[in-house]
Amino acid sequence: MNKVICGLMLCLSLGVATAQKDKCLAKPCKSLSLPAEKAEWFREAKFGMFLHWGLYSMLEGSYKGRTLPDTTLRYGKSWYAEWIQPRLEVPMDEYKALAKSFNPIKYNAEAWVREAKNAGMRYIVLTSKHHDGFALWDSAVSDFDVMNTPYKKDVIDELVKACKKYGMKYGFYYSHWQDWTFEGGARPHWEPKVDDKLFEKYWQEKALPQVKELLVKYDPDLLWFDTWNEETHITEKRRDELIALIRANSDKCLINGRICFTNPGENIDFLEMFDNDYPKEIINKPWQTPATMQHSWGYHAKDYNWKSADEMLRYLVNNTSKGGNYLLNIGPKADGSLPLPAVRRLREMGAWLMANGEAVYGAKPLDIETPEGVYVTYKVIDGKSYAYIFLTKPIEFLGFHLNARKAVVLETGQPIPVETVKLIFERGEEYEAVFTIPADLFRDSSIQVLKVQLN
Ligand code: JFZ
Repeated sequence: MNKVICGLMLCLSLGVATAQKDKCLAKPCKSLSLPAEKAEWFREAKFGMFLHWGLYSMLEGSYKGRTLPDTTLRYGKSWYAEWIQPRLEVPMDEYKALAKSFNPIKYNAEAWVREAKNAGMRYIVLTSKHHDGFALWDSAVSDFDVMNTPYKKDVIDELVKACKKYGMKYGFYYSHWQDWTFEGGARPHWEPKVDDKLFEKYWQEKALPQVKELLVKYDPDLLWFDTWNEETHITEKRRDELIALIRANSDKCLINGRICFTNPGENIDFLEMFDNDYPKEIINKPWQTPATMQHSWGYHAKDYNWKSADEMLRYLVNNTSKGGNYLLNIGPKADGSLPLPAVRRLREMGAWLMANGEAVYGAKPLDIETPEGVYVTYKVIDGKSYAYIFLTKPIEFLGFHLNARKAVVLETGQPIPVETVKLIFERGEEYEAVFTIPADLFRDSSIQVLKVQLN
């Protein structure tokens, strides 16, 4: 049976709306959604590396004596160095001319991937094109790309090869809505909205063809789109057009919820929280928090607001205990090297995960009340159930509604006294486990993990 007939039959049997059927007649019909199993790797991965890298990295958060945030300028009040062009009012021609000297001679994709791997990260997401419209790959669609720089090599191609070599999943951030250098692309919110017809032209001539290019050339595991809570050109129709394009060109590429933040619909594969936003409740659909190590995403030499490795590990375990991932950003320097403070933190986090990763990777949330600063995950290993309890600050006694048989410190195997009592209520039986935690455990300041056998 040929593909067209096959597609048609699928459509008819699903009884989809007429409009959808017409589309299916033209092309083999593919569902707009991926089977949920395709996102299983993502659900289990927990920790990923985000990379914001582009022409803005060359300015390092400052321009002509001004540094972000600069409150004397009307829209200068932001740390986000990748927004430097509109916020510090860099003339567009001057900004675009940065491409003439973009030459990241220290870029070593394998070194990046090794650093991610050592940090315990299981996927990498690089900005293939941010709001400035500059493409980090060899794009046939636009000349505003890395091939028109002194570097003249396809940065994305190098990263993809390195990811494949090290078995690292990879995906790309693509700014499908904002594009400040292509006529019709969405502009910063303080500027007049562009005419929707012009946006359509941008959409058809740049956004869709570039996304297709990324899919066909690099076969990504996920695509990361970016919109937020304001009026946009990303209507349901355009959202679905983009999803359909992705499904037609890949049977594995996951799509994030920011493809249309206020109305992601049912066909996306995972939800994307706000920047640095850590939910307090379990969420069942796969999700992640994109997060910064400092305030800025793009490299900012004067953003000294570094979070500690410990703080970031707390965000990671918070998210793990709520069923979500942590996508932690690095802003590489323009020369391609990674900032030392970022590398040091990555290595610290990686060291902690090396010893405690069992409690994180592939672990599930456990819907149980916990004291403040305590997080829990759950796992079945060889038919036995375990709860992992993360203690992010010193605590002496710990009570849980759990039938705990035995508890040890995950890293060292040190036994932890636990007493479980059975309580009989009208509503049924409940167990209450009380752990007595030796004060000495907290001589070590990192998060302590208890492994608790439940049956
Ligand atoms: C967007 C980008 O603008 C930013 O540069 C970075 O790439 C980040 C990951 O995503 O940031 C946002 C996110 C949310 C809002 C504005 C910008 N918002 O809610 O107003």
